Amino acid sequence: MRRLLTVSAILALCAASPALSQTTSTPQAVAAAQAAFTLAPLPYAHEALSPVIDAETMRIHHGRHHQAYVNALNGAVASTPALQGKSLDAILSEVSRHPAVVRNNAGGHYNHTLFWTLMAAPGLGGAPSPKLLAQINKDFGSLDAFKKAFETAGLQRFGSGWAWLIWSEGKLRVVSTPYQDNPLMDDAPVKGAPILANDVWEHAYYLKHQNNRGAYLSGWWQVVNWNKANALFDAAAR
Ligand code: MN3
Repeated sequence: MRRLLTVSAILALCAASPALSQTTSTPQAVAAAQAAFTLAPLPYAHEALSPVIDAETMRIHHGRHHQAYVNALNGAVASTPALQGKSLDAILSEVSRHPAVVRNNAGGHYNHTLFWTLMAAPGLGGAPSPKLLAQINKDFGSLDAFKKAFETAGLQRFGSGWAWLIWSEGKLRVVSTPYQDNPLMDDAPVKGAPILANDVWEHAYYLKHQNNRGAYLSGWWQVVNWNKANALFDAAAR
């Protein structure tokens, strides 16, 4: 009789005895279990960002939208042997070879996972480090000029997408991507390491700001987690 194993049962078997798992689970089942992506909890309460993003938006955006990207990505991985066992970064680096369902949901999972960590309750996000601020001044003229460029990138993204600050070929650049695309994708027009990212899909701001994307973008600085951006910049610009 063929035994059906749940993912958690497979993982338990692997932990208990790698040798046993090789004989009782197919390689495909083990790879699928290892490749399963999960939704991490928010690093703060739903209402933590409420001066700019209301609690209900955070609940829906994280618990439903992001969860849906995770579920669809896991579904695509499970049905695509070439993707099994690959990290999210590895999938993004070859995403042009895969169907749109992989692009949209791998991008959606990566972008939102990063986005949550780039925000903090007002007053808790710190400030740009001296190193990051010096680079911002060098590449944009001033912090205010950078913020204006970033807001403009978000405002000018027609429809749904993202605004980014990236480290690209030795300088900071502001770019925008459509849908769930990001600057790590192998076919991105401008590639680079993300330092800041803001979601400008209407689902990110509509309940509080309705059609006023500009108010969301200008208010967003109150909840930016510069401590995280500083760490990303340190890692990218060695
Ligand atoms: Mn979103």
